[in-house]
Amino acid sequence: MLVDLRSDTVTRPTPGMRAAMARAEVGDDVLGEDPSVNELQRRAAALLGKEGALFVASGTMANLLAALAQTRPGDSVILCEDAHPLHYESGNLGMVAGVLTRPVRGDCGIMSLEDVAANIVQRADHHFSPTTLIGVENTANRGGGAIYPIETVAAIGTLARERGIRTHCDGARLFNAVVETGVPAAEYARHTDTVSFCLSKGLGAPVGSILAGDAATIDKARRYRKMLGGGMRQAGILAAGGLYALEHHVERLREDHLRARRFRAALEGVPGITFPLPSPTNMVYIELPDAGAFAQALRERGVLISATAPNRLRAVFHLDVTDDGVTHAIKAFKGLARGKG
Ligand code: TLP
Repeated sequence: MLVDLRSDTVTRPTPGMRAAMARAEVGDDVLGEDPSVNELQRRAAALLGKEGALFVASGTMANLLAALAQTRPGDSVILCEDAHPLHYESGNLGMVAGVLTRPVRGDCGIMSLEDVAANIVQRADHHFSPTTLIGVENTANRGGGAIYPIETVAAIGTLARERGIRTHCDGARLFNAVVETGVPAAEYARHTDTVSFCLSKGLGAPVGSILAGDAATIDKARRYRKMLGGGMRQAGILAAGGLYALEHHVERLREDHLRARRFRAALEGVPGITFPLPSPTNMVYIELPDAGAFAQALRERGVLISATAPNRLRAVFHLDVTDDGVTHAIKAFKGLARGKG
């Protein structure tokens, strides 16, 4: 048995999704003529309560387009110190958008209103790079899958609006927050100008993310998408996977959260293993002495896992992890931790 806990990005399309993709009506999306892409964009905009939405290649592209469409080179973007673009997007905000990122301390990847406010720069003095965008990440990947309290998102959104600053929510795993809290996606999205989510993580589609916002911002993002080479042609085959995911794979995200909890509870108290962060959604971070060697030993026992730091592993639960898979992973962990292999 092979259990892949490295990420929820590893999910493969189910037979039902593949069938929907095979049936997809397609056209040239650069000409705006792909009916499946158009339908996905309409559905996503409606779900998020936004005027428009754009189907893009990845979560990385969605975040980058949000920055390109809402800042100018030389501006500052406020992000949590743990934010995905600061760690895992290859420096694109500096290289491509030409913006300065201002990392703000967070609690499990969640910034407080006070810390955001204290880091805003709006001065007439030309020594300074003005803050024109604030980004939040919901759920927060390096925060253990932490959920932004809706009150904090609302407060940051209100502050930004008062100060004339745009806001973006990297909602790569927004629907994990939605199913866990019962707060509708549109309610989270209402407080930020743009919001993205990934179809290719726990939702199980093979490719793609959505960026949503007001019509003018989405139009700008569409131009930047083209500029970056992200204008796809018969992308409806991919969009059909996304539509299928929104129809069939949102509610089931709860199962991933339950499996994450079961996994963690079973390892609670095992000598040498601790949990540095809470696990409210589909991730469990584990602290132990030599994460790289432990991950290698797990691999030999059919469990794939990411080492995110020398002493830290991350296990992510998703569509392709069954109850038996969780049992297998628990056994492998316990056996190794107790030195029985
Ligand atoms: N995260 C991936 C890796 O890049 C680390 C993962 O395995 O978790 N925002 C957030 C919060 C993300 O977690 C990710 C992907 C992205 C954006 C980027 O999405 P993609 O991989 O589609 O570019």
